[in-house]
Amino acid sequence: MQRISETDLILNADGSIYHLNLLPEDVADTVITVGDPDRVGEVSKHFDTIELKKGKREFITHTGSLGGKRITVLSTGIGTDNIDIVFNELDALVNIDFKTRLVNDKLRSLNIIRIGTSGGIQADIPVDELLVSASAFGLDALMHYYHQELNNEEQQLLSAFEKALPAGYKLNPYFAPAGKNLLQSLAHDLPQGITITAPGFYAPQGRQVRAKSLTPSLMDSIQQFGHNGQRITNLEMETAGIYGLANSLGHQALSFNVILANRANHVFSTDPSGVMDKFIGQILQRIVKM
Ligand code: R1P
Repeated sequence: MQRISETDLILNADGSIYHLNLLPEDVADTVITVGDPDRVGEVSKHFDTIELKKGKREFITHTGSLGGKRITVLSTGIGTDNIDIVFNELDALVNIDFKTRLVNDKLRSLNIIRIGTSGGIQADIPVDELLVSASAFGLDALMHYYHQELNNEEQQLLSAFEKALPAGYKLNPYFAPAGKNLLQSLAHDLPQGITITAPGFYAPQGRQVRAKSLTPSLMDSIQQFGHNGQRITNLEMETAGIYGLANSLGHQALSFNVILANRANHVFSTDPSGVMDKFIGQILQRIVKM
């Protein structure tokens, strides 16, 4: 087995991993990821006990327990470039021996649950509701760097989406499904759809402010896409990368989207933090009962 070098896997002087600043024992089998570092405390305030609080840059971590279940909540910041760091480091923390720098014989599979905000793109998706990503198309580049197995049906869905993008659009999408076990055990009764993970917030999500967009018809293409009864429901900036890397590394991942905007009707939530707080409580109850 190949020893992983000091520059491929960087450790800090105290033995913690480079960006997350965590030790292997700091990570629970159930990990909640949030984009906003301030949301970490909004999740952990529901815990019965908090055993550790650590952080570095935008990566804030609290580990504690709720209803007898040990849970780690960790902020990723915005975007799939951060997901690359968080997922590789989380996996290293649980599956690599930091002393020998060898991959452990017995691999640990984490349950990783995103609680994030998102914009709905279909007129019938209300704001202030919860939507689960059954799968995601990435318009970012992350999964063009990693191997991920897709079955025939998934390949066909991806090909259909490639054909639906506007003529001259320069980015190749990728596809990644949710962790099937987590989807079944945590969210089978909730509204589901295909999520688009965008590499930006404004023109990459079809917004027009002052900078002139090169892809003004992107939103129309996304809204109108349909394949075998499946449609695209919402836009955000992490889910496809989360699903792709979780699948590559053998972890289960599921993304919960708190819908704050309806892009078709131009409506934005009047109480984003109240709505997020309500759904954090509900999702935690589902996790405890899982
Ligand atoms: C953009 O405002 C951010 O909000 C959404 C997007 O994915 C992006 O990270 O998620 P979070 O609220 O979890 O950060």
